[in-house]
Amino acid sequence: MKKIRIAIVGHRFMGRAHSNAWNQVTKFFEPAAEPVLQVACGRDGSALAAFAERWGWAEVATDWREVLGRDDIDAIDIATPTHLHAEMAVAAAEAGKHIFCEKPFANTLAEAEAMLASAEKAGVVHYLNHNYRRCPAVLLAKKLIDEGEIGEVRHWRGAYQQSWLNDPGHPLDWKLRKETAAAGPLWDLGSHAIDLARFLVGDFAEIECRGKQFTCERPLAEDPSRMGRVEVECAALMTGELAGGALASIETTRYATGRRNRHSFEVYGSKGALAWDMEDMNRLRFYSEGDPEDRRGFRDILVTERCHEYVGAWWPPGHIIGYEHGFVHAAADFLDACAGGGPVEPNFRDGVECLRVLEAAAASMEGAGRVRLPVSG
Ligand code: SOE
Repeated sequence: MKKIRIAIVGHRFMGRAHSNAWNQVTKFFEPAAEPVLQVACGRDGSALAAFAERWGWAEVATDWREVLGRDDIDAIDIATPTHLHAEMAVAAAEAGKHIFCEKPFANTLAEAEAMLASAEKAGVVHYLNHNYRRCPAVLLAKKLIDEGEIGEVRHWRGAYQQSWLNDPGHPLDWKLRKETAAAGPLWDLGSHAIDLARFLVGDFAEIECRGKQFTCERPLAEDPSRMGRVEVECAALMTGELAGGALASIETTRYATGRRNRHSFEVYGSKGALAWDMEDMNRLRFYSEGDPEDRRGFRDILVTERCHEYVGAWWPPGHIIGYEHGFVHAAADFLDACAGGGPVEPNFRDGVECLRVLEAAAASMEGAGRVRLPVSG
């Protein structure tokens, strides 16, 4: 069995979610290559050592650049804050390493294009972890849309609602600074919502976006006795038109009281409609005009049958899966790609298209009004 020796950079939330996926993937799937958890890279020595011990990383290192120079490393797993992605991905590509990169892809379109160019020039596998594409219910929605079951798409309504900033005491951390996060929920959550819209109903042709700040100052992470200015929006509302002509809206917020991690969409077509909600992620709601009139209504499909993508690798029908399973699905597909199975999606090309929309939305938030987008070929 081919082995892919991985170095991960980042050991917090995404470091844990990715490590779980690398540990689980060969227990439930038969990827064409086996992951080797070789090196965990980071700055915080004791926390890093504990992370490596818990998740089974063979070594720790504080210099990811040095690790990229090693011949016994085949891939890098970038699980760091966004502002570090470009430097790491470009260096990894130049070192000939495959790349598994967390979202948001980058903080600027220029960074995104450099990352894509370097990965394509190096001929390495590049994957961008918009994990929600690998939720079985989302994949069923894509199947139904692609098969024409809802007809011509007229409306896309996307939302990614969280509420963790309702706490005024939450410190001014990296997600609230432009330099490290580029923007607020528009980037962090909107990158997911834009990717899902692109995956299911295509590119954006024109967008307009407004942002709102509810809390302008927060305690400094490094010194809670002092306050600092919040540099990014607390919530954003993006509207626009898809290349196919549908009207679209995407709402992102960290102040949707009671919504803890609610990524959702509704899509309405000439023959039917679909709705999905991460808070009930195994279910897909489907309405078909083709149903007999006396029983027409939104069906509530529990997407846990063996015929549904990825589900057969887990449990019998009805035994639902969770947030972490999409990461395992991505790990399996990434390993197959690294073993020569061809490109894996979404990849850095999708990342560039997502950044194109994000930068247009940021410009609109700052006064550019409606922004037209080039539709990718
Ligand atoms: C934001 O809080 C966040 O961690 C996102 O960054 C992740 O991508 C999402 O899956 C969960 O919420």
